[in-house]
Formats: sequence, C-alpha cells, structure tokens
Amino acid sequence: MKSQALVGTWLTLAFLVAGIPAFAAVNLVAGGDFEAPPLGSPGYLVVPAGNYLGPWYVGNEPTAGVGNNVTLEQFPALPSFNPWLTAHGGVQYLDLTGVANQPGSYIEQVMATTPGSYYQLYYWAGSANSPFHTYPITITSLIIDQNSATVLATDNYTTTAAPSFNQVIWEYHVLPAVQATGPLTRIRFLNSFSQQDACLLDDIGYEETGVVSVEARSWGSVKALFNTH
Ligand SMILES: [Ca+2]
Repeated sequence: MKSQALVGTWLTLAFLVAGIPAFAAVNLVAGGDFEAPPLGSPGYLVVPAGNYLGPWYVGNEPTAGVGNNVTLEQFPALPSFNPWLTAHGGVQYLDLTGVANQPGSYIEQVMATTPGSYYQLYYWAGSANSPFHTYPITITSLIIDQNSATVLATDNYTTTAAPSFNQVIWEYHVLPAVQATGPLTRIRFLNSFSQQDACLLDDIGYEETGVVSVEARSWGSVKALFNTH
C-alpha cells in the first residue's frame, strides 16, 4: 500500500511541477450559456434593468440614462430579422446593449470562492455587421470581492474580427488569473460605450485554476510533501 501511496505522491508532484491542475475545473457561473429560458419564437426577450435573468442581475450604472436593458436573443428563430445571427454555443446569447443601446447596462452574479485560490474569467464575444450591429465591440468585465466591494480586476476587451455584411464572428477572451480575497466573488459585464449598437456575449465561465497557484506555492511546501512519505 505504501508503494501505491508513493506513486500517488509522485503523480501529484508531477501535476504540481507541470503546472497542470490536479482537479477537474468546474465552471462556477450559472446560466453563462444564456440558453434559459428557451425563447423559440419571437426570438428575443427584453430584460429591463432592476430585474433578474435567471441567476443574472440586470443593472444600470448611475451615469446611464433610465430605461436601460439587455436582450436575450435567438434570431434564427425569427427568420424575418437577422436569421444569420447565430449563438456561439447552443442557440441563444445575450446582447448587453439591449434595445436601449445606452452605455451603463450590465449583468452580474455572485459565486462562492475560496480565499487565496486563483480563478480565471473567460467568455465569447460576438461582433456582427448589419444595419443594427456595429463592430468592433468593447466589453468591460469586472471581478469584485462581494463583501469588501474591492475591485480585484477590470478588463476592457475589444474584438478584432471583421465580419462581412450579415455575419457574426465569435472571439474567445480570457482574463489573467485573479486571487480570490473572500468567500464570495461577483463578476460583472458592463457596456461602457455609447457607440455600440450591439455587444454580444455567450458561454461565460469562471473557474479555479491550478496553474497560477503552482507558481505561488513555495518550494518548502513541495519538500514537505516529500518528507511525509
Ligand atoms: Ca448560448
């Protein structure tokens, strides 16, 4: 049994040294695929600020005008309007500018995190080209300690794709790892830019990562693992 334990130890160390997480990453974001509620026809749902879209709270920054909103969309279900506009995953996505097209609209949710552990936020951003969509788009994302309200990270991502007329191109973006400082962490996606007619989001994730925490671990902790076997 001891030899099996040693093998297990070496495997663990191999994972640690290689920087590969020795655990399966779990996406902490609920409803990041925007497939609920299923829309079908008519293909879009306007959610005014001050309401919830499933686990997401829809907000409006004070500097923005009243009446802001976001829209859940499935335009292929509405063939008379943008049938080419497909989601990155599944059939639905979120337009952060809604139908108000004013800066200040946002979505956010709070997740349980382990203080000291590292996490990475990632998502897909869709830029489209049509009379109703301008590109590139810029998405502001924030990672916030829920209890202290400390902003742990602010990221502005601008898409680089050049979609043809009546085309959408989805691009992947991942933020640098952020160390959780409390048991609850809030993520927010904000439309900061007044010139945007659309700001499309899909497949959002927030996952603990072992890669950075390996670098943060002291060599002493690795030697201590050796010395116990
Ligand atoms: Ca989706």
